[in-house]
Amino acid sequence: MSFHKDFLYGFATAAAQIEGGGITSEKLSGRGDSIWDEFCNTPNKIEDGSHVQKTCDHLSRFKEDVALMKKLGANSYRFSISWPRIIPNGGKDDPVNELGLQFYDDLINELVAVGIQPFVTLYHWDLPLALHKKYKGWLSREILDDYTRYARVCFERYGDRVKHWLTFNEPWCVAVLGNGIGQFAPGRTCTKEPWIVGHHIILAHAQACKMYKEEFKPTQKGTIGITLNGDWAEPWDDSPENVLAAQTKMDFAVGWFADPIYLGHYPQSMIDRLQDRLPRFTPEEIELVKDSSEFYGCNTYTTNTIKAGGGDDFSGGTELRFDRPDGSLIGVESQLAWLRDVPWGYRKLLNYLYKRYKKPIYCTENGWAIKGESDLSSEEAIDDSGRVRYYEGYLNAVRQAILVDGVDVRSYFAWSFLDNFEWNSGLVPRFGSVYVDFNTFERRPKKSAYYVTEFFQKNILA
Ligand code: PNW
Repeated sequence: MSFHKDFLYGFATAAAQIEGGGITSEKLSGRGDSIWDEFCNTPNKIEDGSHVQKTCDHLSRFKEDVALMKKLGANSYRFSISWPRIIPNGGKDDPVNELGLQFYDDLINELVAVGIQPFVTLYHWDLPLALHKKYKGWLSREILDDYTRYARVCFERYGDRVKHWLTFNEPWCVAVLGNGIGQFAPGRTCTKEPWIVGHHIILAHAQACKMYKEEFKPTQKGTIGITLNGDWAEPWDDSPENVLAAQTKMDFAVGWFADPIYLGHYPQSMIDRLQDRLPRFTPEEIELVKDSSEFYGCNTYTTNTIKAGGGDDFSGGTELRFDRPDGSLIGVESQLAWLRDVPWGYRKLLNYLYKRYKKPIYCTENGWAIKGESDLSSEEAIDDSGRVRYYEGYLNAVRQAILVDGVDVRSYFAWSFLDNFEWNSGLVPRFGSVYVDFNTFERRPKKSAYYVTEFFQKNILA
């Protein structure tokens, strides 16, 4: 066993989290508002009151950013295209924004020129606000054709240079955090709508894949898939009910999307629990959905111990914990309550995904926010040994999954390249391997930036 000969490694970002350089440049750029602009304009939604309009100014500093990635030695870069930057009102008959199209053209050209492969996400949560106002976004089936046209514009314009496409980033977050718990834009709270949102995302994903494979892949020769979030669920103890609960948690987090896409049906545990709230696929739809994704895109950050009972529908009625029966905790704390450092869970997860879905795996996100990092000076923050320790554990877990277990992993992207806008948590959690001063936009690579790239240089050459 060895690393895939074309193994891709580097860092990941998303448009809404890094592009904005302030209200003036965003207005001049011609970008339409996304649901995150409105969410940021609503009091008390973003913990520190920060705004997607002003994040890292990647829009004007992309050349410097690409040069830094090159210097670090990455061979690929995962980023997302902002739908409202390209089609401000989002709809299939709405005009495109040439300035926005040009921006990604320039970025992609810059990457290709220095030998960094672009790995592109079409939808990383910044839905054009106009589509939310028109028909509530993913709640409406009308969105399928609007999304497919947006995808077409991207394939036509960039597909000659982009060979790796992701239709969606983490639909679970869109459905549950955006439309169930309301922590993310559009901030809806409901126990019925998330399942409809998820269903429409699966169909939109499948429709875009079909179009790509039929109309673009024959000449462009790229690959297309979806990326899902999913953390390993370890039974709290070996009692049968907790073992079953851990599987149910995997079903509700990963299987919700992956089972239809790779296996052709929703998990039985979801059908049993949700009954009429879970939409059903028609035979024609499932034919479209099954085998739509050419690989498994894996975003993962942590592991939970799982106990039966408690929880809500979104966890399949299971309780997410970090402790063991003896009272010990499975990982140290980060800046975020849901995230602890549990490297052994990563190896188990990769094995589970490969065995169940039998597809090559692209690791598209994995990363760490050090507790209290925002309180440090830049000098202190770049000495990020806590993040190096996290990557050391997780990268060795990937290495063992590949070399010992034979899992077909083809990429690894650390989240994130830059400290950035962490959604409702604003600019406080710092996930970057590159420090960003949010007043001057100055960048400074942290220790972990070198650690991650050197790890792959060593292992791929080995
Ligand atoms: C992912 N959770 O989001 C996203 O793809 C990134 O945009 C984000 O910055 C990164 O992970 C770090 O959070 C998640 O609550 C957000 O479990 C929340 C959760 C998981 C992933």
